[in-house]
Amino acid sequence: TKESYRMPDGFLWGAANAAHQFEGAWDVDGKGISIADVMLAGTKPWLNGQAPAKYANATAAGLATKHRLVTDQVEEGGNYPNHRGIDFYHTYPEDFALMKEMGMNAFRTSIAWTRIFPNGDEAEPNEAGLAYYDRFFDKMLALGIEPVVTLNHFEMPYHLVTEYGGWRNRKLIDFFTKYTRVVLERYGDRVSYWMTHNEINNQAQYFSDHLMLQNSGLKDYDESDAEELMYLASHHELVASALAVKIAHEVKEKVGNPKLQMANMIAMNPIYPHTSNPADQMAAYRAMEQTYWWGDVAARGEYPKWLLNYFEHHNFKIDITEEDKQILAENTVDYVAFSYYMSNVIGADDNPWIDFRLDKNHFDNEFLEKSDWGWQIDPVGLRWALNWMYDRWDKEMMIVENGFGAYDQLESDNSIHDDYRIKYHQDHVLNMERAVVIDGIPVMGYLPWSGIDMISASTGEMLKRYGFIFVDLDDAGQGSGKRYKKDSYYWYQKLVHSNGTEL
Ligand code: P53
Repeated sequence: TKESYRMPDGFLWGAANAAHQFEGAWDVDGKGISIADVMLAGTKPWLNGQAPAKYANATAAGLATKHRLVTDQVEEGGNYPNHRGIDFYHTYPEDFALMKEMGMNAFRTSIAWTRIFPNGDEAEPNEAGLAYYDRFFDKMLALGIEPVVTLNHFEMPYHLVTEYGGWRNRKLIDFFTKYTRVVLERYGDRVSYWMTHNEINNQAQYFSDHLMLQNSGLKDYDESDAEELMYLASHHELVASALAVKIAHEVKEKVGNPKLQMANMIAMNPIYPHTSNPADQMAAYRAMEQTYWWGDVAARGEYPKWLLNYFEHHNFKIDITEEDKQILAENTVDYVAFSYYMSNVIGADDNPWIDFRLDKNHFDNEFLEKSDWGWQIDPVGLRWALNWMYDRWDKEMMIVENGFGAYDQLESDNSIHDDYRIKYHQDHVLNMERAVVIDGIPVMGYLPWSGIDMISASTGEMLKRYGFIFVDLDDAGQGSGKRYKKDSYYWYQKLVHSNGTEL
């Protein structure tokens, strides 16, 4: 008999995705251009393999980092995979039916901000976009699938980048809270589980221009300003996030939905010390704080002292007003949502202020294997992380991403034998179950990435697949677009039906 545990009644078993990665229909029904709409496919930037001269240098850099290139506008002939996604915008009724058949009782997606406010700064929302998500959520609810919704998932209006400089600008708080109020008032009677900014803490790696744009709409800055800008933008995002909590609590009363709750959302990748050397222990401890302080502010309502010292030491001007402090203190999140994919290892250097960077003090973990994209697979780290976060923030938690990006082979009989993906989820679910049953950690649900294949966020590839459902499309958008059930689909179906015991 294999070890496994039954999850509490009402546990959410679902899957997760994000609007820009699977909806496609990038210019349909009045949608505006988002930051994802100016991102090319990572390793093969243009359909003919050649970039126009003005992007030539960027191409070389992009190929080296495997990160996606960004164009100044939507360029003719560019391979912009998010323009296509998997056409979920049109196929959602059939795709949700497949997910229902898998047994899922929850599904996480984001609302594309640009469907509601195409440029971000309009006075009135786009009714066609609002009406679309009415139909979308009603379909889910009719099938008994609980919507879990991200307000801002790497897809802010591009106009807010070019016109306002992204989140470095305090005005973004008003644009975001206006959008938040509109969608909460519209859907708050039916949609209960919300979260604000996806993986707000990825920008801790501020040397990555990709992550800076993806999180904060930061583009065209001096490299020497990157770190300060990242903290400034983060502060504005955190104030906006706290105001979203406030709005959620107001709407909850107004629409009479007692279940309505707002979370923050962080990318949780534990950071381990390289050795038992105390200097490594200290470096890893602070590296965890440097990577997860966004959660401290959202869940505890104040900045940690070490970080305020750090701002002062570096002479960073972060513009934290008395009013901001009050907003943060009064509006902490209802629950914590997080993604979990991998863990990292760091060693100390001789800087007592400790500036953890994955490109500098990073080591391979000799005990772990890696995915084809170099992500270190660490199921025990999920149990470790659940314990660490609960200790620190004392909130209920929802796992809103966990998954394995891999190349899949479609066989001639349309089967896909993704035993590597089954193993990844088995090992992670077991460690989640141990955290719930043995450690007593309150976990609301498991929403893996993903129910269905989509465009990868970091590389723009279709072939870095995550779904339990296969979508027959390649990196250039070629293929039938047909859906096929992978072996993992049937595995997850059994798991859900047994509430976690048939691992
Ligand atoms: P992709 C970096 C590190 C861990 C997760 O990632 C990350 C990122 C940023 O790309 O993103 C999350 O597609 C994100 C999803 C994304 C998923 O993980 O790069 O919330 O949008 O698709 C997987 O392989």
